[in-house]
Formats: sequence, C-alpha cells, structure tokens
Amino acid sequence: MNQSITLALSKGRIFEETLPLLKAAGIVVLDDPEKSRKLILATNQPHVRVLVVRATDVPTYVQYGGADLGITGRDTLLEHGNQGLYQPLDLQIAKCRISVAVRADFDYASAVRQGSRLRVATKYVAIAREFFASKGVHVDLIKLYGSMELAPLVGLADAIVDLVSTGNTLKANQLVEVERIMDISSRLVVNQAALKTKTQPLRDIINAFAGAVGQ
Ligand code: PRT
Ligand code: MG
Repeated sequence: MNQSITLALSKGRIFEETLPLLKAAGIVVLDDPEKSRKLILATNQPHVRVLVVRATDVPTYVQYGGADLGITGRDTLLEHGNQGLYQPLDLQIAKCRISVAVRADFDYASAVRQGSRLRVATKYVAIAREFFASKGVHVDLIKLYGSMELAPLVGLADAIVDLVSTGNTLKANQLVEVERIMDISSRLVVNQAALKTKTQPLRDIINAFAGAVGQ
C-alpha cells in the first residue's frame, strides 16, 4: 500500500534548490509555483504532493502534521523552536550567514566596548537576543518583518541582524557587516508522529536526500 506523503516547501530559492534532491528520490513536481496559483502541487508520484507555504510557516505545517516533512532554513528553525520536529539532515542548500550590520559611519566596536544599549532591528529576535546576551551586550530589540536594511538608514536602529549571502544588499544600502553570528543552510524537518505511521515512505525520501547530499 502506498501511503500518501505531503512535503511543505517555500517558493523561491528553497524550492529551486530542492528540485535536484527530489529528483534523486524519483520525484518530479508537475507544476511551477512561480507560474501556477495552486498551493498544492502534484508530482509524478500519485502518493506524493507538495504544499507551497511561506518560508516561516514550514515548521508550523510540519509540527502540526499539515505536512509530513518540509525543508526550512536553520534561521527559521531557530526562531520557531523544534518542538515535534525530527531533523535528520542538513541539506546544504540555500546557504547564507546571519550577521550584524551597521551604517558605514557607525562605530560598532566602541558602542559595544562602552556598554551602551544597542538598538537592534531584526526579524530574528531569538537569534539576536541569544547572540548579544552571550557577548554581554545590552540590546533593545525591534521586531521587523522585512527590509531590515532600512532601519539604520532612518535612525530606527543602530544595527540590524539579517541574512547575508553575496553582501550586495548591504552594500547597496551603505551598510557594513561587522559580525558573523552563524552560518545558515536548510534542513529537512519531519513530523515525529508521521515517522512512526509512515516509516517506510519517509525513510525512502530521507535516504534518497541523504545520498544526494553525500551524507
Ligand atoms: O520572502 P518571504 O518574506 O516570503 O520569506 P523569506 O524571506 O523568509 O523566504 P526566502 O525564500 O526569501 O528565504 C528562505 C530561506 O532562504 C531563508 O530562511 C534562509 O534560510 C535562506 N536564504 C539563503 C536566504 C538568503 N540566502 C538571502 N540572501 N534568505 C534571504 N536572503 C536575503 C538577504 O537577507 C538579503 O536581504 O536576500 C537578500 C539578498 O542577499 P545578498 O546578501 O545576496 O544581497
Ligand atoms: Mg525573502
């Protein structure tokens, strides 16, 4: 009997970089999420379907069993927490880093040295809180949902904590990266209950992905 499997993915870079891994598992997605408005995509395997969800919602879908498995950035997972999620693989895709950046004319080193409170704007409040606490730096965190780069430019914050890949976005906004907090890549996350009830089909996918990423 073929048990049905639901995979949660976000559009964009994670979707693109997941296609070769799916191929290694013999799975081909039949719709292009950039062209279709469908949120449930069929695959060449009648018992496998793909949900298109916001990147930050992937852990939520998998945690509550709306999807059996999903692919999500380490950044998103650290913010969400990993309750109910089994994380068997680092897929080494959608790689970037999470860093502290400031305006080129802001003296970050002396602000930190002087122990003044730093105003930090970020979507990643859990990661930022943990990082500055470990350094003993007092911060006021300002939660944003996007375009963090703007905050230091208009005086909303002294610094931002954000993802950096090429660094072009920082450069285009006269910001400089002053500290690298951690490297980020995407992980496979699996619903722990589904792993018990659909062990074989999920193991098959996990093993194919593992082979494709050389683990
Ligand atoms: O875009 P949306 O609001 O829907 O959601 P999202 O931003 O959470 O999703 P998405 O698809 O943009 O990112 C999904 C995951 O991709 C993130 O959670 C990361 O794990 C990973 N990833 C890898 C990145 C980047 N690289 C990246 N460069 N996510 C975002 N960026 C941003 C970066 O912050 C900067 O603003 O892309 C911009 C360009 O980066 P530079 O340095 O190349 O200029
Ligand atoms: Mg984005």
